Amino acid sequence: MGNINASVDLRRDGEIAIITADNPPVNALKHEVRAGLVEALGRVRDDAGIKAVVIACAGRTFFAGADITEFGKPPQAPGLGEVIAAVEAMPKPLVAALHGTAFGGGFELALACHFRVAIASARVGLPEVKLGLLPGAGGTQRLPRLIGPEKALKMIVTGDPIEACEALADGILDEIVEGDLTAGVIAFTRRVVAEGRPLRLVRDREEKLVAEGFADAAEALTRRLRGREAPAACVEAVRNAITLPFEEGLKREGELFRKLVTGDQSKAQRHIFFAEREAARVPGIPQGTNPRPITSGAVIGAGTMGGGIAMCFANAGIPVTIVETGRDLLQRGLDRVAANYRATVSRGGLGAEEMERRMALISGVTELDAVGAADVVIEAVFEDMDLKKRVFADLERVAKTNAVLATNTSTLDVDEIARATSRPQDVLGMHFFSPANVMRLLEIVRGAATAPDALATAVALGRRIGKVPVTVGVCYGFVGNRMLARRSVEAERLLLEGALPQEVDAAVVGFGFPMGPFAMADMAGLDVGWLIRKGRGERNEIEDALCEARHFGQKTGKGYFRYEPGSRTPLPDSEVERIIAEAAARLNRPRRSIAQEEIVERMIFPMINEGARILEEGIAARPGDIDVIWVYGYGWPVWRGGPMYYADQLGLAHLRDRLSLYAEQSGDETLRPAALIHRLAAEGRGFA
Ligand code: T1G
Ligand code: NAD
Repeated sequence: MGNINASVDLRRDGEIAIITADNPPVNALKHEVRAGLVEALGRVRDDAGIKAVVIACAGRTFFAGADITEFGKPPQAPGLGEVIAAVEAMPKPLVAALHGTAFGGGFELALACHFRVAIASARVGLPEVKLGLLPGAGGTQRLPRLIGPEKALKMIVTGDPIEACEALADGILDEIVEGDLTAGVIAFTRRVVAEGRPLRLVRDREEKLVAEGFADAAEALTRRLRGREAPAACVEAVRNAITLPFEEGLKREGELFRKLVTGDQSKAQRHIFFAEREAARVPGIPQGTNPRPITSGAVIGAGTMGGGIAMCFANAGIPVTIVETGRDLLQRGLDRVAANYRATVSRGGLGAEEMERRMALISGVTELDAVGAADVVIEAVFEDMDLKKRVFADLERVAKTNAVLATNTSTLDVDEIARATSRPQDVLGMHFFSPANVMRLLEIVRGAATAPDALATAVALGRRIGKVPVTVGVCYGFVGNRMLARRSVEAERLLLEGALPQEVDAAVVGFGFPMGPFAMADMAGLDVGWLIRKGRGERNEIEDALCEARHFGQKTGKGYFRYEPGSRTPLPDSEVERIIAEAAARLNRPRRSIAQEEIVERMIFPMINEGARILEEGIAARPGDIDVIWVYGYGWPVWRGGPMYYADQLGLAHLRDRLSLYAEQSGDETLRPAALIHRLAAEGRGFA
């Protein structure tokens, strides 16, 4: 008994052997862990004194899956398949003890055991599809045998975990133990031995393998996953569980896995997995900087954004006060929050009791003084600099010392807002995306005077409320909106040169975005930008002409597209085509038909070019940060890894040449390749 190797320990508790893995932080099933498990299983199998075996993990979680950092490297034996074969070959009861997040290969290993016991807070799941993969260690064959193909398919195609109580109800778990897991699982295992319970492997269970409802479930689950390879492979593998013998299905699962793991989509999605975690490490925050404690929050303004932001706090169990200028506006904001929660409850996404609990955490006031106890205050009032400066000057007076003061501005200068106070070290931007309770991206804007611990506090809070925080510098539009502005300029240029809104949107959707630029503009409302341009004396030839013809978008049933009453489906509109042609004639622009490839290039490349400038200026610390911003905030298809990753796949020399061509053709100097692109292309390197 004792240490098998640095990651696996074997000890006895009477006739029970306990194999414990310890590979912080998440017990990924790296090579050494696998080798240790096979060795330990061999030893206990042959030890007559051992009547049963428990597999458990030290630290914060049971195995959270295969070691993703090993993918793409030469495989090292034993593989996970061999570990699982050793598990299934165990002639004595083998019990998995689950806590934390038993995910991927870890859950698959547990499914190969005779019994599974967990603590109530444990979660089980097969999230491989989120890495562009499918479960590759038998999960697509064993899980359907345990819970039926339809439920298994949902877990595998969504990649979403389930709680222990649901897993128990589904028959995945045999028991949930109170208190100490190890003591509970040993007691359970002793009962199994004492009662001489039959050892039935999941692989031998066929009774739940019914095809009924499978095809409809598959269609419903994959309908919105256009362009992705992994979901289709998941469906094929689970269908095989119904139609093929176990070993055949397993073999086919392995073939599908090997194809995906070497494919471009999974590489891109793995890039985003690590880039997301890297983004939380903010350069310039000294090691050991502790975030300030956050026990309560406040939000100024209960409009579109304020309400959603308050919900983020309540969803994370943090009490929040929302401030409005008057009772009516406050009540309107609170009613919108309540309606939002009720909609989620009616979709089955939240229990009514849980809704009440969250609503109870949100209190509304009309006096700013009420935010005096808040550890963080987020301002979300109108996008007006003078108003925001007044609010921050007032906040300075009422907010407690050490409170973090954040603005949700989408474009304004955070440093100028900070200078409206005498505590700029506490001021930063927390730029949420609409709807704030849904969109996962959070751009954290570091001001010139922002203190490292204030920044660390915002990043930690961002993760706590379920967001993906990315820290950026101060500039107009920060990272996302600044790059998006480049696309908008080129989109209008394409229309003037002969493309139609439906052609541009089809090209962008074909690339993988959920929506094209013109349908997006119609959803946001064309009049918002029109009023801002008029205020600045600026003109957008086509969009202003549309607004002058009351084409404000969905809100008026016509924008770049027309909408049937009650429908959000964008339909081509000949009147728009006439307005565009007239605008082109006014600007003396010759028109031509434009190929889809060119449209895609002109929608994407100028944004990447702006991304390069953002890196040059240090507004973003890493190209991966830009990728994470676009995937989580702007609908960039995750299986293309983000704009900067995509550029590296294309090759920067190609990008440079195409941008130079478009700069020549349009005379637009901003399309000239950024210096960084020139340098990296010349050196044959990429952004990464
Ligand atoms: N492999 C390698 N490193 C991993 C890892 C993994 N599976 N999971 C996490 N890490 C690293 C992560 O990069 C970070 O590192 C640190 O651990 C903490 O993670 C055959 C093939 C478990 C819910 O997809 O979802 O099994 O940044 O910050 O918020 O079918 O990590 O500190 O250097 O995310 O508490 C399937 C992926 C693999 C689970 C914990 N498993 N991980 O979240 O911590 S494929 C997954 C997660 C597979 C089989 C297939 C989360 C978590 P660093 P963290 P967290
Ligand atoms: P909104 O007009 O829907 O809401 C603003 C609210 O602030 C209104 O209800 C108003 O009554 C309230 N308000 C104004 N002055 C106030 C004061 N002194 N004290 C308390 N409340 C006050 O606007 P919105 O869309 O929620 O935008 C708010 C901020 O968030 C803006 O800075 C905007 O740029 C930014 N933002 C908006 C979006 C978006 O998609 N709407 C996305 C990201 C960021």
